[in-house]
Amino acid sequence: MTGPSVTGAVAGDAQARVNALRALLERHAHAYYVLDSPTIPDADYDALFRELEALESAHPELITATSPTQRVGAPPLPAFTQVRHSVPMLSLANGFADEDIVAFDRRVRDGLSASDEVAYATELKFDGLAINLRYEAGVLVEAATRGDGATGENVTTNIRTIRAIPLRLQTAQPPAVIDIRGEVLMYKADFARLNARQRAAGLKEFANPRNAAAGSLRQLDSAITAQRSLRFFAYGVGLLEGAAMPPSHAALLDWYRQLGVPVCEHRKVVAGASGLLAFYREIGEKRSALPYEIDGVVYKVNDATLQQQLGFVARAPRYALAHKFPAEEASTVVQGIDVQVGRTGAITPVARLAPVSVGGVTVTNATLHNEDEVRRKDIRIGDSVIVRRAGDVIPEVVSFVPELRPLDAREFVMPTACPVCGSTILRLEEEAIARCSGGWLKCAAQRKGGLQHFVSRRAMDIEGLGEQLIDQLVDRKVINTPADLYRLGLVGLAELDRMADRSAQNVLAALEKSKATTLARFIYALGIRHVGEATAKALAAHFGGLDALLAASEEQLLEVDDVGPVVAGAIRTFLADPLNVELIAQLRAAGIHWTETTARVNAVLPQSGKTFVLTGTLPTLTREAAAALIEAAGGKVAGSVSRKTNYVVAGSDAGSKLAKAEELGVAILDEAALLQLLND
Ligand code: D41
Repeated sequence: MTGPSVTGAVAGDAQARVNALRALLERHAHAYYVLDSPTIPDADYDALFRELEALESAHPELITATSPTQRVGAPPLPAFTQVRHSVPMLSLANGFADEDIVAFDRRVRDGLSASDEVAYATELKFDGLAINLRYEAGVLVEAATRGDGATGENVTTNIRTIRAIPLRLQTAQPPAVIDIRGEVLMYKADFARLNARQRAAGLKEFANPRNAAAGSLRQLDSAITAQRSLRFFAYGVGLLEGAAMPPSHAALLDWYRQLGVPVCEHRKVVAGASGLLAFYREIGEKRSALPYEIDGVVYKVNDATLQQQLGFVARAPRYALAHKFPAEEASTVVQGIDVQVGRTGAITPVARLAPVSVGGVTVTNATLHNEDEVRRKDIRIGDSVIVRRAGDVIPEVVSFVPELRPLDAREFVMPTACPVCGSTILRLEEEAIARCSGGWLKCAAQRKGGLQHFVSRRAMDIEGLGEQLIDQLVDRKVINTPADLYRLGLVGLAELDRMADRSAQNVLAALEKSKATTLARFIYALGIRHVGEATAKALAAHFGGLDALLAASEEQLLEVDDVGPVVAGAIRTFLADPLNVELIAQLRAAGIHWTETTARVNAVLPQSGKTFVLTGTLPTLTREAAAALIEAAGGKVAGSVSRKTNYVVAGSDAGSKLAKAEELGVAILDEAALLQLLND
């Protein structure tokens, strides 16, 4: 046997590294998309990916269709071709009320002549697009939309760009042919990012993640689809050759997961109608916290043999039912657009709507956020609109229906005077928000808003002082400021409408109790602009006591974690107003107290106040080690480069952060220079 030639050895090394990189990239993608537990930072993934790309471009003969680099790059299509599904993609029957579910379970038991409770596999009903993935010998060969169930469109090149979908099944013994069916969708966060990008580019925004997913999949140029972060979850099977059909739905999904295909994590096998309804309620509570949108849950008889026995009605299997949640969107008519005045004087346009039920609640008002939003969405009085109410979020107007715009639809005009106090409404040039210039002295709406904030649960937590009570107290001029609350007596309170003696006593007790608080709550309760709960906590921890905060200069405020010029400026503006200083004095005099701590004296370390950004791979230090050294010297490590960055520490393969640093003229260090700086 002759030894390998020199070039053969090099190619062999490249082949080994290419194999290793592909295996690594597939493993990390699997951990991310299937197991939902990322194993490495995105930047590290990208570095491995680039290494593979470089090797493949040096050795084009090593490129294979299933390499992770080969997801994008197919030339744009002239049009989608039709695909006939080998096994039709059926539809799902729907149920809404509990009775529909009880009736479904009864039909199933009658159909099976079952006297015992039936075992059902339950899962989420993803709000995306149904897709069929054809794998032959474990390799993805074709992907098609559901279409009418019999024929769909060939979207293979687009589907190949979706990293959640494996190009190869993870098994040494793949079935000869398998049709994996599931839903392509877009996560809510990716949808928000996409719309932000569309807006910045002056392009049309998508109404919801489902439309965004559909629009992304319908691109003839797959390079666009590749930028859209689509996801996939499998829930069904079509043709299967060369492997046994799993005995149950739960077993099918377990098998998919083993093959590296993402499946729904919220699934369980339950017994009978009561088990189905319990699952529905459980998911209903989790719904708004899920990273993607669902429009219900799906129930399937778990046992595959029983599924077969039940058969079909009108293209829908009798063994399955979608239990829909009340829609989060509904259409109605804008009868008017008013403005609301918030506690900081912010003027919010609010659409007055013909009452409509959204997600089970009657909605008559929906926010339009601000003037620019009204113009951008082009919402006019008289328009038919889509209203959305997701979870506990305030209902909002999503879009208008152009076909239904009446000829006399009127545009919104921002008033020039505050509807509550008549003061001028001002809109600063660089701000999106128009504000009432009255302040809380003149504007009752701002007084009410400020008081509501002051008593709220996360601020002073004064129970029993609801919105209506505060409205009455302000309208009758019983109180003006938060300090007045602590001067309230039983007589004054009991005179109010719908206020029994007993409730008045409860309010007084709650006021008394609220006097023992924390500095962070007190700072937050003051309602200083841009000072939310987290900032209030940071301020309290940093200064330890109120007097130190009151005396702090803008520079000293800037030393607090996460306090930038805007926040520091807002605090100084607030404290420069003698009325606010007086309010604080009165509140303390009323007996509000907290335990002060000693200020966190930042021993001045050599790099205190300096911000570092790490990018690329350093020759000897890991990222964590470099960060630890910087922090030990008092420095901070940030994720992105801005004008505030003092140093960018760049290693090999540094990308956009290095470019940004060069653009902004930020000092750039290599590892040696960093160590030198930290040692000085
Ligand atoms: O999450 C879904 N949207 C979903 C859709 C699901 N979890 N299961 C489904 N199961 C089926 C059967 C029972 C027919 C295999 C479905 C769909 N069908 C479906 N999606 C669109 C049409 C039908």
